[in-house]
Amino acid sequence: MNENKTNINWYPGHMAKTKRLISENINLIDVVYEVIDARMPYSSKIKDIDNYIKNKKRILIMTKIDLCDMDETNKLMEEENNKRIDKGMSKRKTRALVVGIPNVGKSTLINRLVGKKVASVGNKPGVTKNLNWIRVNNDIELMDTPGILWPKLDEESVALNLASLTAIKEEILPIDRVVIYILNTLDKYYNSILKDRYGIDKVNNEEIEETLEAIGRKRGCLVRGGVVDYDKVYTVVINDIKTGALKGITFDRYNK
Ligand SMILES: Nc1nc2c(ncn2[C@@H]2O[C@H](COP(=O)(O)OP(=O)(O)OP(=O)(O)O)[C@@H](O)[C@H]2O)c(=O)[nH]1
Ligand SMILES: [Mg+2]
Repeated sequence: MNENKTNINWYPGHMAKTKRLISENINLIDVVYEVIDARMPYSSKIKDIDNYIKNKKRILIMTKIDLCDMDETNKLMEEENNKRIDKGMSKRKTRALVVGIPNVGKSTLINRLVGKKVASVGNKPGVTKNLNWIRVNNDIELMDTPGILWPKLDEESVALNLASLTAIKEEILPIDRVVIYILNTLDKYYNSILKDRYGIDKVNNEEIEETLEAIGRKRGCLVRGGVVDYDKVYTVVINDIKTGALKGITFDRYNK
């Protein structure tokens, strides 16, 4: 595997099925809400979406703004604003399709729009399993969908961002690799988080054990005899992201 390419061929059957069902239903749809994660606006954008939503009107919605680095988002907004499509409500009921990668917050958005819990939500990828129509009011109906990805996660940084920010299942990439990537990203852009949360000044990639040991001691990831348990260190870092304890972070850069 070279530096920037991966060969992760992760494409469960239900994603292919979701795409097929979306394609079959697309003629019913007036507008598509495409949901992306503000911490990875590039990585979380479905790469092959044009293939199955065709030329439908699209509204791009960013979730997890509360967890992202607003300085980075502001750099993006100017460009995205220009691309944004006005909704142009028609007289008859508008049917909107809500699409996005797993765990980006599609169902949460729908619950917010409806004003009560009508769709299941959970902090792991793959919570919504079927396509569901949901009535918001007399003017609008939404279709919630299971998260989808594109067949080949061939950009390494995209795959690692998706794994780091809970959009693909933990077991897809080796957890040690994901955690070391998270630590290096924090080192690069959010060094103060490394210090505050993990008690280290920098990541030592030559001797990564030294870094993991330091984090383990700081965060109490010890087994008998005061030995640091690396698996516990990995879980601690992953959970810090999952629970939102690590916030103010954006992993995609504006000028990639
Ligand atoms: N902090 C924060 N959390 C959010 C936001 N939107 C959604 N979440 C959380 O993200 C997790 C996933 O939300 P869901 O709405 O289930 O995501 P989904 O896109 O429907 O996921 P799948 O159905 O698995 O594809 C939940 O824990 C939500 O509470 C947001 O704007 N900020
Ligand atoms: Mg859902």
